[in-house]
Amino acid sequence: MGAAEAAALIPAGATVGMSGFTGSGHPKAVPQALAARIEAEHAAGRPFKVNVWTGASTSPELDGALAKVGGIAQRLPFQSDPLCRQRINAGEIDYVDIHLSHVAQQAWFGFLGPLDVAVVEVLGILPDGRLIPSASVGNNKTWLDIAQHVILEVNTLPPRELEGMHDIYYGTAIPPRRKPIHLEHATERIGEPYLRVDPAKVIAVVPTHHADRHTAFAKPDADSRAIAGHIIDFLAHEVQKGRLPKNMLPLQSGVGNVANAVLAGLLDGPFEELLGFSEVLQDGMLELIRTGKMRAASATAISLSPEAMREFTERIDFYRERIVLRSQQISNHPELVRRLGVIAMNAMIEADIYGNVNSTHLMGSAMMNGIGGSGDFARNGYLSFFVTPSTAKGGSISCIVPMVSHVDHTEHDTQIIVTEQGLADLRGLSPRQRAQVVIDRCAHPDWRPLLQDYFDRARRSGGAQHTPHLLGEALTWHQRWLDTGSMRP
Ligand code: 0RQ
Repeated sequence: MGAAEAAALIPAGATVGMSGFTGSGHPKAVPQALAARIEAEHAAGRPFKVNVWTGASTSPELDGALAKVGGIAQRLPFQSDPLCRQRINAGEIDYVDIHLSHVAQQAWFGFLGPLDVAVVEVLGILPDGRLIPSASVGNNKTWLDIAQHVILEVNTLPPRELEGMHDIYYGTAIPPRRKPIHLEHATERIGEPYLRVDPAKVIAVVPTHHADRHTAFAKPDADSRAIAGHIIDFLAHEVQKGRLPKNMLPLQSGVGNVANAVLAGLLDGPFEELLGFSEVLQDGMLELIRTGKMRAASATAISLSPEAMREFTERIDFYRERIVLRSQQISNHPELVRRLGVIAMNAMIEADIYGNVNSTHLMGSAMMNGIGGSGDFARNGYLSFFVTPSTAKGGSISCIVPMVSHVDHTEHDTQIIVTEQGLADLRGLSPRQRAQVVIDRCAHPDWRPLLQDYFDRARRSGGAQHTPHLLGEALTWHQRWLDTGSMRP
């Protein structure tokens, strides 16, 4: 049926589980038709909102369209749409920011309430009813399992040869019946290539022919290249010390330009036969596979620039042998991240001198995107890097601060902080030792004396000396930026 007819089957107040992960594999037609319907209902004076659950971020056709008409009551998990962000920060959307590996199980345990409708993009439906997944898997398995009704969008635009690239694991159960997940190698297959759905639940099948988001990346700038250089030197040092094998351990890389630049840096690095165990496969990882630097990679979504998408499509048979797409509760699973010894590299907004990291909030209160999978990988990885340029907004903000304005990753979860200035290896250090290393290695020279002054005075303050702080002053940097446009006194 058409998208409008299908959208008419979604009632006001429904909780809708949509496919989609970092701009790929989301439904494109039904959310827009639903937004048009919501707009018409609002114009007629009738309230109409839905709760929207996804895999991760989607696109203007989904988050953007629904946020624009004020149609979202609750949203979870990771999002990055500007209109959606605006509504969240205006207090109009209840945004629930959950670790990506936790979403499926929390829904499954019943912690989030019932799921009324799943709207899932697929590439095709087999005669026996199994579904060919599209460019992302995300939470689709779970949405199809637990939703009362299912709407399928069958997209004929993405390369049909994606068929066979997926590995959908049906072996999980609810505690106390859970079993170990027998995945011992990053790109091992433990499931099946298709999604299952009970045909009795399918209330609509909507044909579409639409491309994914395909955002282009900025060319790595000097800061990103410097950050990548510090990480590669450090990894080489770890190999030399015998703490990492020569071809390293599986790599996870977060979203964004800096993360992409780090992977670009590995192209010229000394490492061969790399493996990826990540959630998103971006341009940087595709390039590593293309050049043979990376043997194979596991992810839950492929999110490429238009140019990289062309390369991927042209040589899809080559890539299908080297890429496995899994459900996000598997791609990000703590058990697997820890067993495989993943090297986690994620971008952040700010870190404090003690190594607490903020990945999500601007000045304590405004949501940027969400925690995504950064916590899944950071807490459980073999090594965990957090990276950022040392300053933001033209130098008016130091990304190294006395105390972070929001904590996503505590000092207990973070190991290595990197800025273009240098790398702070915090493993095995006490808070006081950490602070000095972070100030010396990561802070921008313009801000270093102020941080040193704060730390020195906290040490002399007569207060407790495990994590020396001046509580009355710790967040004044942020307040000053809000008041004056600069953190500088
Ligand atoms: O704002 O766009 O208005 O200029 O924050 O900063 O430098 O463009 O950073 O694109 O690499 O994203 C952490 C947000 C970094 C991302 C974050 C301002 C800065 C700019 C963005 P403008 P950049 P990136 C796996 C891993 C969480 C999820 C995650 C993210 C904007 O990486 O969402 O890790 N991570 N997932 O000006 C105030 C500061 C600031 C600041 C930067 N200290 N204070 N504003 N900005 N530093 C993937 C998934 O989970 C799907």
